[in-house]
Formats: sequence, structure tokens, C-alpha cells
Amino acid sequence: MAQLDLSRRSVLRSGLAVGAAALIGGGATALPDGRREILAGVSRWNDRVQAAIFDPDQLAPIYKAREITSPFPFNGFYPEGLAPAVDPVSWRLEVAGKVGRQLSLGLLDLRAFDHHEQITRLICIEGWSAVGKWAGPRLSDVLDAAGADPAARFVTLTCADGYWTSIDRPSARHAQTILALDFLDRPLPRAFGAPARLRIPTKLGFKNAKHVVRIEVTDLGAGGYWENQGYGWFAGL
Ligand SMILES: Nc1nc2c(c(=O)[nH]1)N[C@H]1C(S)=C(S)[C@@H](COP(=O)(O)O)O[C@H]1N2
Ligand SMILES: [Mo]
Repeated sequence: MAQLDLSRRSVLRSGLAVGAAALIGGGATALPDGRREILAGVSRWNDRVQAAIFDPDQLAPIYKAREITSPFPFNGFYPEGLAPAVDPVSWRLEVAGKVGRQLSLGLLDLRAFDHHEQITRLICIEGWSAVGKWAGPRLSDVLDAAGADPAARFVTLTCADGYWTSIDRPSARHAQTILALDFLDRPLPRAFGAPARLRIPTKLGFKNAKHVVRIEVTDLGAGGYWENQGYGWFAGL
């Protein structure tokens, strides 16, 4: 599989996405209704273009261990000290929606899947990025275990802190999209999404849901915490 390089096309593409999101996110409430509608239309158009040109075989760049950012920055819709302390023993991950069999997985169940490591860059729309190392099962393997409807368009992720996001099926099934259980070879720290977080290096940081408690396979509800406040939905890189 080819490595994704920062070609002019991909820079242009993400610039377009971030630009539209910034316009809508930043000034939407100050804009007269007509212009807000136009910008929302541009953002939906941008989502469709990004979805159409997404190459499921193209990999996000892989970094060397010495390139890992330390300390790794925290981000959330609240300060770091308020990140939820989820009990890893009683925690379950529900996999539901358009599935053949609904699953309720504990940490040991998730550890039984093939483990995939990645050293990749997390890019936050707020203007910072950092290289980290995450590991865990592929989301696609978990979806297969649940007998997810192969035609369902979206996967929605709900978190213990009330955060949520949703992603398109091809991105959900991308080889580098994992449910990370480990960060830097240790179980995920609380602030970084314990017990399990989505790690999807082909998308912006806000798609990387932490403290995931529920995964829903669906044809409806392509939204999210930030997406519903104007960030571009597809959010590809
Ligand atoms: N549950 C939850 N997941 C979340 C967020 C959040 O506030 N709550 N913030 C998102 C954003 S905007 C970013 S950039 C990344 C930050 O992940 P980090 O704290 O590991 O750097 O988490 C994403 N996932
Ligand atoms: Mo972010």
C-alpha cells in the first residue's frame, strides 16, 4: 500500500476542509442566515468531494519511535483534570445498530483480537499536531465480529464523557483505524481515552473519540459534538 505523502493535492484538500470548518465554526452565529446556509452547503459539498476521493488503500504516514512527541498534548472539550475516570473492570463496549449480533465487549475480549501498533501523527483542527504510538484491535475486525451490515453508511461512536462522533464506512474499515487500548506500550492513560479510544490517523483529531462506550452501525446520524457546531463532517487528511 502506498504511503500518503503531503502532496499538493492532499494539502489543498485538508486546507479546504479546515478552511470551510473555520469559516462556519468561527463566524456562523455572526452571519446572516442566508450566508450561513451557503457556507453549510459548501461544507457538505466538501464532505462529498473528500469522501469521493478517499483512497481506502492509502496509509497515513508512519513515524519512527524517536519522532514521538513528549509530553503528548491533551485536548478535550473540558480541562484535562475533568477527563472521566472509567472503571476498566466494569467497562463494556457495546457494538449495536445494523449488526447481525449485538456485542458487549470487555477489555479482555478486545485484547483477544489481533493487536495492531502504529506510530502516527494526531492532527488537531485547533492548530497543533503530535506523534504518538497507539495499539489495539482494528475497528474493522470488531465490526466483522458483530456481523456489521456491509452496506451501512456510518459508524457512530459515543463516549463516557458525552462526546460523540461519526465516520463513514470506508474510513471505519481502513487498516489503520484501531480501537486503541495502549498508548506508548502501556494501557491508555485516563486523559488519553482509557479504557479504549478510536485512533484514526486518516482523519482530524476530533474524530479520534476517547473513552468509547458504544459503537453503532447506522445509515443515520452523521454528526458529532464538534461536527454539529460546524466542523466539516468528513474531516479527512
Ligand atoms: N471523549 C472525547 N474524545 C475526544 C475529545 C473529547 O473532548 N472527548 N476531543 C477530541 C479532540 S478535538 C482531539 S484533538 C483529540 C485529542 O486527543 P488527545 O487528548 O489524546 O491528544 O481527542 C478527540 N476525542
Ligand atoms: Mo481537536
